[in-house]
Amino acid sequence: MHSFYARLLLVLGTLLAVLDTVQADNPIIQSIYTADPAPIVVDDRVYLLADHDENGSTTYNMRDWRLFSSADMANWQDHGVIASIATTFPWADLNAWAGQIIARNNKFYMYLPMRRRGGNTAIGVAVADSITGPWKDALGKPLLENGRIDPTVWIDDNGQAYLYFANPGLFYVKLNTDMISYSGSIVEVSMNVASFGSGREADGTTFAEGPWVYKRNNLYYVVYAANCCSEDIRYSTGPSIMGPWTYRGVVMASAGKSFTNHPAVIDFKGKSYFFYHNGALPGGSGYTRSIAVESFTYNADGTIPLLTMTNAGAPQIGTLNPYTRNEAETMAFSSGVQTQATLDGGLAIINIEIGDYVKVAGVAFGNGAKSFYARVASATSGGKIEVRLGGVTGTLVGTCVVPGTNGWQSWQVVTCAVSGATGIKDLYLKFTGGSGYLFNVDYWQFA
Ligand code: FUB
Repeated sequence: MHSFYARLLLVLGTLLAVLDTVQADNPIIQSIYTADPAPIVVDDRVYLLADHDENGSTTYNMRDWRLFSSADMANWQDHGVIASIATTFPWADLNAWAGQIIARNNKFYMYLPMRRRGGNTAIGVAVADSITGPWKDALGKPLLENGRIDPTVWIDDNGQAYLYFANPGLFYVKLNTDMISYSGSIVEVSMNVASFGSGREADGTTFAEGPWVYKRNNLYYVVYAANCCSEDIRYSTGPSIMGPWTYRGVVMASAGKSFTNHPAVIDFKGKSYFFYHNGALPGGSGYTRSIAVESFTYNADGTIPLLTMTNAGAPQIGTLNPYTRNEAETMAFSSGVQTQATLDGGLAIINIEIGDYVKVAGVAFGNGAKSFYARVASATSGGKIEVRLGGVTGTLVGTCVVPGTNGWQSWQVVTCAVSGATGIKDLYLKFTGGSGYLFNVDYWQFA
């Protein structure tokens, strides 16, 4: 009997460990508030453009755009600020809102709405050779200025690029192949119930804002925030990028402490993903939002199933290799830490206090790690990194002492022995010891 219960506990424990290993965590960014997801797949990674609600905002207070990336949909690497109103678009003064990045001509183009100084809401375009930047304002002035927001971009099979934008209404314009100019007139999409459903918007439809246009299996989609407010997410499909659109219904009901929502849909490594935002982080609201993701399967006829917001998020694809350098700002979940650029051009996690932690999901230790090292800096007297598996209070497999290094940018590598880190486990780096801000961490690696 005894051994039956012992075995049952072992099985349940293993099951929980496996479930913990394969589940990602929503919202996917915890170090700052993020909104208006715009993912793009580049070289086996998903890059996620996000805009950024400043802490404690009670109205839109948005000044910069951030980039994150993931190879497995669970661990997200922070790439920091890639563009801001102050430094990238001096002609603008407010409202760093929802944009999108697209690749063409061996370059990346990013379409972003913001308010022109003393003027109207406008859409600017930035260009970069690499998705992580540096990004430059391509024109030094708006690409379009007509009081609309939420640009979304698609290159059709014949090479013609279309820039859609919205609120109020829905419009598109044909971009030239240089992607920084357009030809022809701006087309206003006819808003009618057959195309966008019957709803509470001023035009009698459900369409509010945040369009995301794309094509999949010969069907064109526009997914959008609907029925303000609180918004839900709906979609329409059509036989061409220019429509005509047929209303298809709700993708995600209104929920989650934010009066806006904003959709994005991609396929990545054979699976489909739906990105959105809500107010799920502590302190979350319509002005302090967070991006989340769900995986889903299209119905056989191409329709999108009804999706719900979850805490678990999308399952991890594959595992993370601990035996290469991993940036400390690669996280499945974190508590208490922020990120900041280092003086030598990278990014580090900062503002670490006692009890803060970083979770890295699905780490493939194989037969066993023997040591852990991390690049750290501390202007105080440092602290400790507890290396734990399976949970923030999970098995302690090593403890690294971090000394004071005489500065937040005075980097030093610390190392400690590790024992019992085998198989595939969620790794928790738990920060203890010391007082106040303990230390910064640039990267870590097992050996
Ligand atoms: O984040 C600012 C605005 O709120 C976006 O541009 C809209 O889509 C809505 O999410």
